[in-house]
Amino acid sequence: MTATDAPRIVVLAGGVGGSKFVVGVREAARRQWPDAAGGTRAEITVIANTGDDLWLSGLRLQPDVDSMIYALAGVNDTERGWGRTGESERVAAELHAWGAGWPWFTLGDLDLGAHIARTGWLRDGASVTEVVARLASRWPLGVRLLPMTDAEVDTHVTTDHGRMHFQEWWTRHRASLPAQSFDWPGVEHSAPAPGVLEAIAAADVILFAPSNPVVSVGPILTVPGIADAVRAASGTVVGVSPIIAGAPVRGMADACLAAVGIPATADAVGRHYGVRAARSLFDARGTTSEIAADTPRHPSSPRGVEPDLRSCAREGGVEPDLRSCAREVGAGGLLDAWLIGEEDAALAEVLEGEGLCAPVRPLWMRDLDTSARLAADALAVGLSAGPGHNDRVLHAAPTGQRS
Ligand code: FO1
Repeated sequence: MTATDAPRIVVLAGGVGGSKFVVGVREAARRQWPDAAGGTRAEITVIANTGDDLWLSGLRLQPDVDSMIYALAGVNDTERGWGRTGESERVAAELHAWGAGWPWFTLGDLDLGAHIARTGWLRDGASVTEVVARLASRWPLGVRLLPMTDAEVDTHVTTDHGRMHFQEWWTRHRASLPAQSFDWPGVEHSAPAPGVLEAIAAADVILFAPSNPVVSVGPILTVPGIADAVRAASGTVVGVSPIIAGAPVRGMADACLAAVGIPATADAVGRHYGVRAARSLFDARGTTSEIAADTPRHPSSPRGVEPDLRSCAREGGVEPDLRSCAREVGAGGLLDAWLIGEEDAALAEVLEGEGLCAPVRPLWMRDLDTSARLAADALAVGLSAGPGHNDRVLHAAPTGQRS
């Protein structure tokens, strides 16, 4: 917890679903841990996917970073799902007339301002982290936004029709060409951006946004060191399913999941992330100790001692007690809890039988309020578990305030 007794929150996110969720997290934090200036005392760090990035017409584009900034600034086009509101396309028409760029990929005039600024700063020698910070400083976003890495690791897709940049597959072909695999050239030589590992290590709760698990959260976890940092984190890791009743909340995640052999179901995606089998806890002396999965734990254990994780109790509408969730399978996994939709309630028992605590919650993010409630639910689950969380936080969860 921070000095102001509000949590440190890390969100791994990408895409439109990710940006909606991050706006919800900020709102939930404002409601639960308000500061005097209308913001929050909670520290929110967003680690954004940069796998969607691309070079086009000499410009560096970062679609997920920009979606995040625009959504948090309230200047995003909510109808279209990407780009700026009030956008015009005069430059795009000129590029089209010149035969430059991709005719199926529109660069709006306002959006181009960000791409030109970014490219100029990169050309001047700034790192991606510095560029993202400069772009994010235009508006008071209320979160710290970090790219997953400073390296260029753009997502590529291999299909029956050849290998192409993710944006060509996604935007031109609407993910209709069956994908065989995804890859991130050079990712094995990349490193987490400055601040990423530190934020994960210091977090009280780490949230996986309901983003595409393959091409949004997937690339973040592919950067060497990030998945290991999540596995070793002392904070609780809570994922939110991007799949409700066998269909993606939005986007074409099912096409991506099919390519990597994962069914488009909430339980399959939960299994894909897997259960954290062991966890490093910072004990009272600040040292790190690795706790074996089968170490008995008790809810009243002091900081540094694992609580009992053997059964995941759910009592009609009552917050499941993560401190009593089983974690018996899934060695090497990442999650302590996996929020699934009410439509998938039948899957909870199956997942819990496999050791993954699966609280059932309303997952639809229809507006700010529903996004904030989903985020509050994820935070409440995360903060109800794990060491070092005091009673004030445990009992201040805003869940149950449903309309
Ligand atoms: N998505 C589209 O469907 N059509 C476009 O022409 C398009 C242009 C575009 C330009 C800049 C940008 O940052 C994003 C843009 N997107 C467009 C969205 C983007 O392709 C994807 O939806 C995301 O990368 C997936 O999260």
